[in-house]
Parts: sequence; C-alpha cells; structure tokens
Amino acid sequence: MRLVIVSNRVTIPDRSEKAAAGGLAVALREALDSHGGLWFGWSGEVAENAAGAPVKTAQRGKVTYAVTDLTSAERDSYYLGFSNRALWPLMHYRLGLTEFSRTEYEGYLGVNRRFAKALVAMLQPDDVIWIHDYHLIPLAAELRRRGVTNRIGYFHHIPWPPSEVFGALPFSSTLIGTMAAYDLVGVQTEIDAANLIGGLRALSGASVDGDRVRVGRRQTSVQAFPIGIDVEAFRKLAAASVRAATLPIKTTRETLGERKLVIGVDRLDYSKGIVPRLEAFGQFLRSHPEHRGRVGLLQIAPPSRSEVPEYAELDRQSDEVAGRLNATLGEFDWTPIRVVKKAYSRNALAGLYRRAQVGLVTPMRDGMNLVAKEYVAAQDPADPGVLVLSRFAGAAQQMGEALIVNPFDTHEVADAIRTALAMPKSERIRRFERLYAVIDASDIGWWTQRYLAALSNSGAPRQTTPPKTGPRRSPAKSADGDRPRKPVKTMPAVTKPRRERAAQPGSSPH
Ligand code: GDG
Repeated sequence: MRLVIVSNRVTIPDRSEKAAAGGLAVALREALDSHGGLWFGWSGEVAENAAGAPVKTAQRGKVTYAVTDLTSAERDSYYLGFSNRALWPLMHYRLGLTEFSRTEYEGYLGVNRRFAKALVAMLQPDDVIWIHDYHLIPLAAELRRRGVTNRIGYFHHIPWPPSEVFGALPFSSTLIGTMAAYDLVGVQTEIDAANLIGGLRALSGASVDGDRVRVGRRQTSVQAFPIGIDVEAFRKLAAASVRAATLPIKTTRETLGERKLVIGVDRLDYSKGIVPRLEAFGQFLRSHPEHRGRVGLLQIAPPSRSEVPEYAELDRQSDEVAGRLNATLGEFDWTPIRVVKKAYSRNALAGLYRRAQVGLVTPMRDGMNLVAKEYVAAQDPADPGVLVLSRFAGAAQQMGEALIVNPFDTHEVADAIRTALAMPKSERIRRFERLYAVIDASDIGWWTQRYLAALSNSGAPRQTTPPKTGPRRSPAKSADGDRPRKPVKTMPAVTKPRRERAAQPGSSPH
C-alpha cells in the first residue's frame, strides 16, 4: 500500500534539512517514509499560468512531493476567501465574522476540482488517500466523480460547530453531504463528531447508526482522533534549550531576573483569544496589586493571514490593548505585557515554555491546541509550571488537570492566573504528572497509527475500540533526572474538564 497525503500547503523539505523536533508535518512525513508515498498540495506560490501548468514534483527518499501553484484569483477566492473568511470563522462558531460570497464558493470548488484532476493522474490502484482540513472538504467527492474507488480518509483539524451554526452557510447541505464520499472522517473530539453527525442528519438527511453515517448510496464513519505532539522530542528540546541557555533564554533570565513569567504562544488569530487574554492579565494585576512588578506576560504572536481584513483588525487591537494596559499598569522599571509579533525557533519556544511558571492557553474555540500539550511536555518534572486552559479548546477534553477556564470571563481567567502562581509545588507536580501521562499516551505517533489503522479497516466490519483506561503511571523521574518514565501506549485517558463534570455537554458547552 502507498500512502497519499493531500493538504492545502505543502513545503518540499530542503535536501540538507535535518528533521525538526516534532510537529504535524514531521509526523506525516514519517508516516509517508514508512509506507512510501506521495504528498500533494499547493506550493504556497502564485502564478497566473498555474491552472494550465504541470504539477511540479521532487523526490526525497521514499516520498514524492507534488505541488501546484494557484492563480491569484484562485488564491483570493479559495484560500483567502471561502476557506478563511467563510469556513474558518463559521467552524469556530463566529457567525458574525463569516463572510460568504458565491464567487468565492465557486473558486473553492474550482480549486478542489483542479486538485482532483491533477491527483487522479498520479494515483495507483492500491493507494490509500488521506486528505487534511477544511480547505479540501469536497475533494473526495470530486475524486469519486472521476471514478476513484480507493480508500479515502479526511481529518478535520478545527472544530465542527452544531448544525444550527453550520446550516447558516449557503450551500451547507451540499458541502456537508460531500463528506459521505470519504470512508473515514476524523475530527478532534467527541463533541465535534456529534456536531458533524448531527449536521449530516439535519442538513443532508443522513441515516445514522453510531459512528456510521449513510447519505444516499454512500456510507462513511465519523470518529474522534485527538491529535497529539511528539512529547518525547519536545521534552528533550526544552531541557536542552534551558541547559544551553541559548539567546532568548539567556536574555529572558537577564531581563526578568527573579520575576515570574506567564506565557502565551499563538498565531495572531481571533480564535486564539489573544485580546481577551491581555485584558484578563490586566484584570489580574488590578485585582491582585501585590503581583505588580513581580510577574510579566510574554505573548508570542507570529502574524498569520494578514491579507484577511479581520486579522489586520486584530493586529491593531492587540497593539492598542497592550499599549493601554502597559501605560496604565506599568512602572518606569517594569513592563507588564510584552507582545512580540514574530516567530521564534522551536528550540527557543521550548525553553521559554519551561522558564514560564504559567502557560496561558485561552482560545475562544480551538480544534485541539497543540501549544497546551507543548507547554506541559516542556516542563521540569521537579518544578513544573501550571497550565491555564480554555474549556473551549479540544485539548480540555483530555487535559482536565489543567486549570480549566471560560475565556469569555475575564475575572475567572484573572483568578486562575493568581491560583496558578500561588499553587504549592506538590499540587503542581501532581497535576503535571497526570497531564504528561495523558499527552504521552496519545502522542503524534499514536494518532497517526490509530487514524491509518481505522482508515484501512473502514468499510470492513465494525472495529472494536480498545478499552479506555485511567491516566497512565506518573512520569516518575528517571536516571537523567529529567525524563519522565514512558507509559505503555494504549488508549489515552479522556478526562472531562473539571468544571464540566457536573453538567456535561448534552447540548455541548462549545
Ligand atoms: C490547527 C488547529 C489544531 C506558534 N508560534 C510559533 C510556533 N507556533 C506553533 C506552536 C504549535 C503550532 O504553531 C500551533 O498549533 P495550534 O494547535 O495551537 O494551532 P493552529 O495553528 O491553529 O492549528 C488546532 C492543529 O491544527 C493541529 O490539528 O490543534 O486546533 O487550529 O505547534 O508551537 N512555532 C514556532 N515559532 C513560533 O513563534 N517555531
């Protein structure tokens, strides 16, 4: 069997490039390496002759990379328009920000048709095809129209909203109905799975039996596969980065001195809740003035999709709020909030996570949120920091030992920051060990294998899921003084966020 991965953007690695630590791209590349495979998608480049030009290919080991450029009209309608001004806000429950245009929808369908046409020419009979994310929802339907009978799976990295929200999108019934062309649809959480299945039933008249969904003559399966990170690689990276005291870590030591550090790391995206988070930090300093001068918030926010107007507005707002809070709460020798709008190396990020006493991960809505997992993986097991996590991040479904907060409630987030900073070491260690065990048992390797196993079983008689077990053993320290013991990889514990235990999501808290 050969694995074929399709994603919106494909970066052809440099021949000399050493594998980066972890990350989705690395995990997918490893899966391709072990099966031999093809990775197809947009090059990220724009060229006016793109539609008629041949696909560009490059061979790296056992993997063939095949990329196509987009015309500027395609990029505007498919990528900047329908994907990022209609689907992205809609999937994040932000109807007020959702901009729909028929022309952009046509452009989206057009690029999916063009991708299908290009892919068909490269397919072999035993290929298993794995398509990623919201840019490419109708791709399997386009492939089926061209007679492709191979196994095709889809993974949706972002949330799936309830049908009352998704149904507001014109042509929502047609679009959601194309999901039935897949053999397996993976989403991040059980809430997303329930929403998608509910939407298929309500909007395209699907009949449903557990995770099996039938639309007309086609049957698919919708299941949750919570994505993970390469925990082991990230843990090593963080420990090494702090030991080596590379530049940002050294400078942070010098500029912060004994001051405590609260860290946020997010693409500059409104779904990540950066502005409400800054406000919450301001509220924390107002409510607990004893912390003034003793703690600072570092928000790393590399710019993202800056050609989309809502992102440009967020850029402006975050500067304004940080400026106002620093001006009103800061002192001549202390700046409470630093927002840096640039990307740092993974190495630097890992070290900064480890230096920070609090990881502040408060998206308004998020598919999973890998930063939450990276923050935990990076901690010193002997003196770990505390994760404050939004209940609306998919990660909250697994990481109930974090301090779970409602990001819309500024006072609640402010109180959680105070609780985190005051938490006794024994409790920090207890929470860290449970969180580490959960993310380690469901790391990126587990995710890839589990998805691909389910895809190759799809269509076959129903799979039996391994029993859910409690959290793994505590990550007791090992001989190197830092490495938590590796738990056995089976099904990870799926713990509910603490606040949610009493009132569970009948109608989903999302
Ligand atoms: C989508 C879904 C889902 C951030 N700043 C820098 C940097 N990053 C890295 C983080 C992390 C990644 O970017 C962000 O991942 P998230 O999961 O937090 O969010 P999205 O980008 O929105 O990803 C999300 C994910 O897909 C996977 O399925 O979890 O819900 O929205 O790895 O570390 N990396 C570097 N420098 C930075 O400044 N090197």
